[in-house]
Amino acid sequence: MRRLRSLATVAAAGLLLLFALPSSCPWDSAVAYEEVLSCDDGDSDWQYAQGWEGCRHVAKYEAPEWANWLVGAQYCVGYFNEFYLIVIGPSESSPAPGDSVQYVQLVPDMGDAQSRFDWLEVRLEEPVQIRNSGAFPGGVFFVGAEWIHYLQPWFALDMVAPVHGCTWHMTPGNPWQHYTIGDVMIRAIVSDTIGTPVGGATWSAVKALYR
Ligand SMILES: [Ca+2]
Repeated sequence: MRRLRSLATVAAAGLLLLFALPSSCPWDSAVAYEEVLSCDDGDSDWQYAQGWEGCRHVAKYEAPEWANWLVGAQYCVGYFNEFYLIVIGPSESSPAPGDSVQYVQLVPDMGDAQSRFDWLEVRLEEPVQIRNSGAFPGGVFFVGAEWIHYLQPWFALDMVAPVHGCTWHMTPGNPWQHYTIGDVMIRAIVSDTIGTPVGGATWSAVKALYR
């Protein structure tokens, strides 16, 4: 009888454990859901942002609740040359980007100069945890570029209303300035987990999350 009772206890405990397990299977956790966040409408309007060594242009985004990682960025570029992909957290005292760069990655020259405004997708070598409340309070982050070369590359601007005002830029030695006449066409690829992306860009949803 005691044996039966202990068997029943084990079975009940097993049942409880079964219900306590997360609903997704462990092997599902290697599959990442991704979305592309955007503050532009997709047309470059043949306007562009340029800079010189040390200049920065970034787009401000707020991570959706489900998103934990920044895994890539998309740039609408013309007259391509190498540049630094940069990720910055918000300033403590203003809506501007903060001073310290949280992540930097060289985007190498692709060889043949790219003279048209085409989308370039860059995957981060190390995904950035945008739920890090110290670096990115409220899931707010800025992703963009720092120029290495004079006036190359160009980044397309969306100048047609609505303008979401997501863009900030700076020149070396000067404070950040809010760009209000257009949105730089730099997008953020966010993911719920780190793993093999499902669908990649085909799952992308253009969202103007930051206004
Ligand atoms: Ca627009």
